[in-house]
Amino acid sequence: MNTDDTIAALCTGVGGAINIIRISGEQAFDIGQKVWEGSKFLKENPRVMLFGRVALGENSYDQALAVGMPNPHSYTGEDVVELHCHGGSLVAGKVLEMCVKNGARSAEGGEFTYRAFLNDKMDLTQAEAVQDIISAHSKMALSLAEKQISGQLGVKVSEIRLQLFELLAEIESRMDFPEENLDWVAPKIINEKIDSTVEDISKLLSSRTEGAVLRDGVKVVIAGRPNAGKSSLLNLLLGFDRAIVTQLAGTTRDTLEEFATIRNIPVNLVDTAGIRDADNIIEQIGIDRSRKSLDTAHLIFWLLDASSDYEAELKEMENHLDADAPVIVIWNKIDELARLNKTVDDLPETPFSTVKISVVENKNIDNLLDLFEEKVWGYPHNTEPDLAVSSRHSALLDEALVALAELPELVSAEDWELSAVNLHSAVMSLGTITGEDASIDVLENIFSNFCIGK
Ligand SMILES: Nc1nc2c(ncn2[C@@H]2O[C@H](COP(=O)(O)OP(=O)(O)OP(=O)(O)O)[C@@H](O)[C@H]2O)c(=O)[nH]1
Ligand SMILES: [Mg+2]
Repeated sequence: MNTDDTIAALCTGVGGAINIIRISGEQAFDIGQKVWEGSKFLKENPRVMLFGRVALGENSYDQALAVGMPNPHSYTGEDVVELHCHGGSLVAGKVLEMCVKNGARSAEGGEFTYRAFLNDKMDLTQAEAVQDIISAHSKMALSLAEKQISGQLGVKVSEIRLQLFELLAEIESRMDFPEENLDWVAPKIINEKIDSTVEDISKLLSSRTEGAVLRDGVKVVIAGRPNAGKSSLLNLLLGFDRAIVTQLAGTTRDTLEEFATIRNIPVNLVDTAGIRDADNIIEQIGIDRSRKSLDTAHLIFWLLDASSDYEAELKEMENHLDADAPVIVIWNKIDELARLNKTVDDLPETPFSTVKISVVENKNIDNLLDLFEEKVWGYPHNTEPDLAVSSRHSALLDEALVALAELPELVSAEDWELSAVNLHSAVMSLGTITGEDASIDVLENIFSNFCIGK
């Protein structure tokens, strides 16, 4: 990405009442002033919203507000002008076209944030948090992204990197001045410091589950025999009637996906066709899809009908639950037990974590959700995490740990050259997280995933 020209892009989503076009770069004020005009000049009235009009082409104008933010006090750290015009893709397109006609280049995805990063407005973890905020699907994910954008994760990683950097300096000076008996830090002390750094990194890595769950969400597949109440449970969890429910076995023919936030966890809920030996082709295709969904699930809700033939229910379950994902077995329709002269204690045990519920009577749904949370986080989870690393961060932290694993032995053997190589590699891995040591490829890869206008 070229960084010394002036870029422009629509920063708001199409379909809103207002469009904001942002211009950033050395020419921002010139271009902004050519596209927008008012009774005052942008450059002479920085950081003030001014009323005027934008040119949409020859002799065609629209009312618009404009604000100029001279560098370095802007999002990108460059001169920035923002034009706030009426909504509609036509107006936005015209204004953008005028900006380009007057010398701006259409910005690529993430280019404004990339410039903010290059101008030290934020480190790489903060830049990534900008995108996390945009795509946050739950309150907890948003709050985590807010903490990351404030720099908490970047500061923590930088602190660890600095500790390693100091050790590297110590080791390099031993290599540079081997003859001079300077006041060297003893290998034992160096190793103690490495141990404590490894502990810090491991602590950060322990948040990888939170990071993955809150950023990417979990795919929960609801499966079971026909009529077990799968679609009823989907509707209950969603809070609205998404799937058709009837007393006929084989109602759901296709897999059906819907997004929900359950206990603050972003969830992709998948309702499936009831699994049985079907005698018609449509149902059979649906059942094949159900099986495929099970293979890609993060978590499986397997429903058993407590008012049905237990043996058949359990047999079907055993036939399908060789998937890798954890399973919660749900005995549904316990409200029917009294009519059948049974109690919940008569329901056979299963080899999985099991809850007994009634969707129709909304009974024990909290037990199901408690178990769901426990399966997702791996333990009861009541507090909101302060930090949670993304998969990119955790891969780099893993790399750093690998480099550090061999160090104590090398340091004890006073093999300073190899020690330096390993330390340097760990420093680079951490610096790639914050961006200090990130290569252009890494940066372009990260920012190319951003949306245009950010
Ligand atoms: N008594 C009782 N009936 C229930 C309960 N949950 C669902 N049902 C009923 O069971 C029938 C089947 O429910 P569905 O949700 O369509 O079941 P399904 O598992 O999606 O069925 P298929 O799509 O055919 O695989 C409907 O008549 C529901 O009203 C429950 O907790 N108790
Ligand atoms: Mg169904």
